[in-house]
Amino acid sequence: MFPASTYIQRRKELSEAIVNGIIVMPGNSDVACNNKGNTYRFRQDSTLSYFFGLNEPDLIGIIDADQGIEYLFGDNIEIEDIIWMGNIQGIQEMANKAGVKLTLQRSEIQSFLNKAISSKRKIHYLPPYRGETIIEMQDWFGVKLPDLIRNCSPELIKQVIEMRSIKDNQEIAQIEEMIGVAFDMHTTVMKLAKPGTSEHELAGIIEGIALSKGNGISFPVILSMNGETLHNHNHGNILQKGRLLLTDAGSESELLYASDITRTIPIGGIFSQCQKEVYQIVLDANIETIRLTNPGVPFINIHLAAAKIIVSGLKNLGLMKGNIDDAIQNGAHALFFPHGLGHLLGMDVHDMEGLGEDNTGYDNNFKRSDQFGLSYLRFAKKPKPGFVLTDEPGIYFIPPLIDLWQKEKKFIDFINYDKVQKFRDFGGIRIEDDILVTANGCRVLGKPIPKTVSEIEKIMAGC
Ligand SMILES: [Mn+2]
Repeated sequence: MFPASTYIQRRKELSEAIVNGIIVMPGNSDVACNNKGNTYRFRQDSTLSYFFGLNEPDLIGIIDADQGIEYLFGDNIEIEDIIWMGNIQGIQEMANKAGVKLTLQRSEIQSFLNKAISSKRKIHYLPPYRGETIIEMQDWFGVKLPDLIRNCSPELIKQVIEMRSIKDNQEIAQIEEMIGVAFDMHTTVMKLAKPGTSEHELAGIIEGIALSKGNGISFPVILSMNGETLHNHNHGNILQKGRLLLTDAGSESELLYASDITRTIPIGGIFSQCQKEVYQIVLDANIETIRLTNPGVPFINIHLAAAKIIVSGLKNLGLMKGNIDDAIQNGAHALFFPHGLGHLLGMDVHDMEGLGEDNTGYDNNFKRSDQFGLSYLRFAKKPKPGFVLTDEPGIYFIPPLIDLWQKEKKFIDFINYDKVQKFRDFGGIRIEDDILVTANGCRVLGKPIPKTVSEIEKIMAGC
């Protein structure tokens, strides 16, 4: 945990910004996997963790914004808990760590809320996303799911996003530590990706690294020769010499901060000339967009700058043609680059996505596009100093999409389908770094992970 003063300060800021009513923050509970006694690995709710720092199940934090009083609801430890779980903390001990003075038993939550409801106090809560929490909250407020969601507090969503978007030095240190773990994960893949090895084995080894050095992976490992499938969690292939291997993986710290890194490497250790040419386009897009990112420029413009580098590179290779700006404006590049350049990163790998993607990445000045490709851009607005974003351009050859567009004669003025068809076994390339927006630019966080052609070939050669 950070010092209690961090959480006290965060709650104070929130309480002052919300002004009226009570803020209810349910933490997560254990979730049954195949039976009640065999649960999934516990993952705390990020917002509860942000404001209270506690990583135990079955807690509820309440902040009374009118009176500036905070409560922590949880249970005392019984002898049975000690027998089965060891010397775990009771609610009072947890409250002390979080700097909260008042504790109540979890069984008292309903009567506490009933009082607030009957005196018509404003109740603020964030959109619930877990079945267990939803069921419980339906009881608390006597409403069904649609109303439960409808009654979420826009004011609380806005304030939590505002606070969590700006990372302080303690949070940056956590993210950088997790990029250090991602360094180990990705360089391990680089060293072990020999022809004949299975994807499954590599995925398991790097997940183990994340578990041995933190709280595990920050999202399910993406590791595949079929890197053109953007979120490919199928690890069923045996590595073949000459193919590319895309790995998108990161780890999560005990305080729940994430890293999210992608590297693409040649199986066998040497890029072919063709792979090298496409790789270099993606790398140029990655490096140039990092150079361009700063608080004065909307991130959508940086995304479009990546698209421009990709289109002009593909034009040089004869895969695209025509006017570059027109191709981008019409969305023709999305055949090769169908996703957004990046997203916020923090305690969630897509930070605060549960509070609404448009609430985190868009504002009054930026509305989400409905154009294929651009519509997947998760973050479009101007970033502020302290924002942590990913920068992850890519080029993919997705055979079903190529065939569909060719059949529809889509963008025939911009795409050389005959040439593109020759790349249908190419796979995909993505290069992803985590960046911190500063007062006048940005910096790549963490220990640099090999990403140039020569750096990757060198480490794969065992140097
Ligand atoms: Mn990412």
